[in-house]
Amino acid sequence: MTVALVGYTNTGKSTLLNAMTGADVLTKDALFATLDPTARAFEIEGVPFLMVDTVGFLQALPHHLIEAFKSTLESALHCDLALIVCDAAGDYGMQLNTTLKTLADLGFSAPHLVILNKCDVAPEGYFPRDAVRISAKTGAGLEELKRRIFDALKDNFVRAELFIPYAQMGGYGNLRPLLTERSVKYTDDGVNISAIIPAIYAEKFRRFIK
Ligand SMILES: Nc1nc2c(ncn2[C@@H]2O[C@H](COP(=O)(O)OP(=O)(O)OP(=O)(O)O)[C@@H](O)[C@H]2O)c(=O)[nH]1
Ligand SMILES: [Mg+2]
Repeated sequence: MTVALVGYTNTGKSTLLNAMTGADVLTKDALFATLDPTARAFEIEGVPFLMVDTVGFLQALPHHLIEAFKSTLESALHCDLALIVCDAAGDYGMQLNTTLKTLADLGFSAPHLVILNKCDVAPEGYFPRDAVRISAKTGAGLEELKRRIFDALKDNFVRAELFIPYAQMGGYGNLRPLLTERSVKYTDDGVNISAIIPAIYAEKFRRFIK
């Protein structure tokens, strides 16, 4: 499952990617520090996710630039969840609207969470109720963010205990790339596997589920 970081430029998307995944992506107090999408793996409660960083948006982005960004954003457009990162110390209303409009122009339709970053330097004030308030710099709010990501995506996968008789290992082998194995234990007559299966493929594994 892929979580894409999208939003206005300089709001802290790459800093958040680094904080969530232990990556070492360039972050900079400058416009367009990120020009190519970077993906990193991370886990929440033992479930693997992929986080994709993207180029930042600007207000009134010229159309030809949106076209150019389209390919860069392609990986993000196919995400299961978008995190719209805004700067809580800046004009986050404008940033959010610009991002929503740009995403709409790109034909984006996946669910999203609004993230208000830089809360360590933001003044107290009114913030959108459902937004997740964090500081990618200090780590504040990241546990809550993980809970919200997990919650938003929990219908997309199932955790299952599988038993594969040795005689059926061939059939299982063909399906194996579709799931993530968390633990594998061999017994006399087959293999016990703790797995995380994308919900859309769960049916294919039905005969192996204990
Ligand atoms: N105070 C504070 N600064 C932050 C926080 N997160 C990021 N920054 C700073 O904000 C600046 C921009 O961070 P980036 O992570 O490069 O922002 P970005 O959204 O990836 O920017 P683009 O790639 O240009 O779109 C850097 O100077 C970061 O150190 C935060 O939570 N608090
Ligand atoms: Mg960046």
